[in-house]
Amino acid sequence: MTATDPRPRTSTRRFPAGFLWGTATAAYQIEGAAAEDGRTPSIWDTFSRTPGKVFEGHTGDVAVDHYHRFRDDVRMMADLGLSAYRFSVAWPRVQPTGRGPAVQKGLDFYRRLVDELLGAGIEPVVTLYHWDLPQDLEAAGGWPERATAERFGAYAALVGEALGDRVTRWTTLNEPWCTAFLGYGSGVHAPGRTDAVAALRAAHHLNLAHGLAAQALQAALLGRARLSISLNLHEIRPLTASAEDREAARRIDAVGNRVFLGPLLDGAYPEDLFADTASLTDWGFVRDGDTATIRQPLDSLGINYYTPTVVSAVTEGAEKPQDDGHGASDHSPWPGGDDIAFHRAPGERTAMDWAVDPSGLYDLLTRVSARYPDLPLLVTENGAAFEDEVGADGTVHDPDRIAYVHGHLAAVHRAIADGADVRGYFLWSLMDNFEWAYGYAKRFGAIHVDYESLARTPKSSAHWYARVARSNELADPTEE
Ligand code: IFM
Repeated sequence: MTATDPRPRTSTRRFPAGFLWGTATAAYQIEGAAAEDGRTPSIWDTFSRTPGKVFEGHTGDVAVDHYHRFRDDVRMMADLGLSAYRFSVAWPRVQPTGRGPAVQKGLDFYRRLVDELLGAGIEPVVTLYHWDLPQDLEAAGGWPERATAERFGAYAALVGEALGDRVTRWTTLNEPWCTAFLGYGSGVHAPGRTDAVAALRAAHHLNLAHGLAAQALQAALLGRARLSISLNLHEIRPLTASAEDREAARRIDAVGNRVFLGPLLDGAYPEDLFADTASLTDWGFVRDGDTATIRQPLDSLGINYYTPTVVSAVTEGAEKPQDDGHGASDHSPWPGGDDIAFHRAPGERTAMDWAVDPSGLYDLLTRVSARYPDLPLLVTENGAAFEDEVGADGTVHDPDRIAYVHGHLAAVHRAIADGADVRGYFLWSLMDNFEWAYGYAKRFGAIHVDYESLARTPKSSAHWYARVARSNELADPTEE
């Protein structure tokens, strides 16, 4: 057994008492009702209508109609025996222009959803921002502008005041790396800008937004908020042990991970990140006091993991592979990283063409835990897209997804056995949904959605995951 072997060492496959078992979704990916009850366009409404940006012009206009079917969706979660549900609030639904008072109808939707969850014994975990910036705020400059962070603090206060009597677990931002670097760097996500400096500015203002929102939530909840942020930390592996490849890995770690971990948890940006990006910016947009605002006490850190990232230095004459797993673009999402190559990680692949490698999750959890030993961790996203098909008998049999989740849960179990303080796991995703630039072409759900009828059918992975959640034990992947 190697140091990174994800197999649990002990014969028991039990998880710690109180371990949270949940699924996760995001507003734009599931809600639909894009123009109802006062909601105005977000950057994803605009982007999905821009020709060529999203697979076959798919949009979130209807999505899986969760806005109207949330009661049934909560009932399905309850039937699966899940103890938690992570969802996001659509900013343009509760504060359409990103300014001013809240729209009560928008807040009421989330009040009803939370009531339904609590009534079913499911703990709500609310994410304030999962990528749907009000279009008006993008028109005013978007995340590269400081004002957007300040607006986010005010929005957090509105949502905190509305739901704070019912919700204690809060996640400020989901995957700010994607917002900053895919949204403003490579442009494969909304708003589709391709400007490396704007991406770095966005990263800082997202960090600041987190800090301001954390303060606003604690004020609204009188200090009772259990705060978190979900980062898609990259498990970065150098292609070879050469000094050049290890240096490439260090640089991607700086702009992929430590750009957030540094200010959030250490109270400072890493000096090597400043040096790596010095030809682009002097980081003058970071003002005195910002890093103190960003470093707010956290109840847990959310980690989203799907696949490792393999990098090397580009040696002269070598072809530079572009496959970093985030979508093709002529513009890099890695500011200052133009001379770094990305490689296909070994192993079986999902429908996203992402390599299946649970050891990456083990390594990530144990490393972050060793670096920040007092900070509990939650796996706030993990899962896989496969080409699921409905069988003649109406069932959806998805053994590949079960194998994927089983392997990753074994990695979590082993990380816990080796000392990582992991408190929960949220499967991405509850049901098939709008997979951003891939539209509805990629299915991540434990529950199948027929996009014509919008009928929901739990896949065999949902039944398998339900057994894990109910027993608090890792079930055999061959027993559906
Ligand atoms: O669907 C996304 C989610 O919105 C954010 N994390 C990754 C998932 C799969 O790509």
